[in-house]
Amino acid sequence: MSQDTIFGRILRGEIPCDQVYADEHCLAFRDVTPQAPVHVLVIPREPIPQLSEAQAEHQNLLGHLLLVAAKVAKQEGLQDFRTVINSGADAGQTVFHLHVHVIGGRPLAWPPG
Ligand code: IU
Repeated sequence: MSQDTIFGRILRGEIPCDQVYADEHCLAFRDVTPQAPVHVLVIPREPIPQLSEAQAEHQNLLGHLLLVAAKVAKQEGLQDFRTVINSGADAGQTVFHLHVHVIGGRPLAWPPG
């Protein structure tokens, strides 16, 4: 069992979020510190701490998260967008509940820092 995080509290409705999509497997909501005009996080309801800890049993769920990311981008009116999954502190992960960033609405530089 992974440690609870603020995303667990959001999933349980204990703290509010600006929700843009939800289904039985995941929730998507606006990042509180957006890095672009559109910045949404797609999180699984199952609290996988980080991508490096995902198992073969999560294959369908991980695919679903990416399809939802694309759906959310379309819903937000984005043709071009970036998805990011930070796995581990050195990669920039700060909340240890796996999440897919969906970022767009401005030209994005590459590579990231
Ligand atoms: P990261 O990949 O773990 O660094 O992303 C965590 C994101 O969660 C980051 O962009 C935060 O702005 C965002 N976030 C949030 O939307 N709501 C919160 O209450 C907290 C973090 I804490």
